[in-house]
Amino acid sequence: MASSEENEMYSKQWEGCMEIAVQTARTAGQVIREAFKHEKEVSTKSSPVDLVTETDRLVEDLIISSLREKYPSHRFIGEESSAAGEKCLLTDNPTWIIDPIDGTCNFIHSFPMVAVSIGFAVNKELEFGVIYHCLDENLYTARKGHGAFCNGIQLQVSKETDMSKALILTEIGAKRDPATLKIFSGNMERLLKAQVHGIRVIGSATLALCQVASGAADAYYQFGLHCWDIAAAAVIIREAGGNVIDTSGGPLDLMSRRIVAAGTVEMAHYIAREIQTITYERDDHNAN
Ligand code: LIP
Repeated sequence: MASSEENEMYSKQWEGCMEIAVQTARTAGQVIREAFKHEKEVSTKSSPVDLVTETDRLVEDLIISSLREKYPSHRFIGEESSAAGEKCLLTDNPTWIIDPIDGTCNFIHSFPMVAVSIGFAVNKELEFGVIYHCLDENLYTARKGHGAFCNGIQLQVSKETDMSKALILTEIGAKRDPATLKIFSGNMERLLKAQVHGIRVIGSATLALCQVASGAADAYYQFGLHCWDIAAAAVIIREAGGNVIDTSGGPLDLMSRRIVAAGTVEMAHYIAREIQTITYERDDHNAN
């Protein structure tokens, strides 16, 4: 078993990578802020509500090309490269997991919940995460074993275990067929019947997960998000003292397209027991 010194030595080598991720996220955020004010060219991907703009593609190219220049041997998983057919494969190699614009629908409508998300994994283990809220210029960061921060202020999740005092976030996802909407509204109804204080849908999985990390919300659950929505946020929530699990109650599976995150393990497992599953094809379904 590696000693804490060896662990520190091991994770320290990624410190430089995280600093580069922060600079890259800030640069990408500037491009997004500029484009935010202008007309957007919109097209659709897997469904009429799965939207993309030229800025999503431009920002992803900017992020990956600048990181690849510095780390040519590393691997990259990006939302738009995957949509363009690149395999979504997580190996033991150092891998950057990138969402250039999380909250694309918000971006299109100039609704200010828009973020850049950069996660980093080695040996399939998440090592650090950077999420940059482009409009508020809030920078969320965390490195495994070193705590989570927003603009340098340490984050702490809520300690709430009582559902009747909870504020919950969720997202609808891209599937809108009647059976899916029935399950989605049934899940909300069961939590509302538990007298939660409220349920919020803000249109950005990464910024919703950052609300859990900061303790502003007690929990988040979703079916249909992607590994690039989860990677950075999962490290930030864990380092803020929180829990990220699979909707079955088991360990988080980055490629499964589903998550429950909460300040307390009690609340995470309560929600996992209450919600009915909406099935989505895994992100790595075409990896082999
Ligand atoms: C979005 C997520 C949201 C999910 C959407 C989409 P995007 O990410 O933030 O939680 O419901 O389907 O995945 O496409 O804006 O990067």
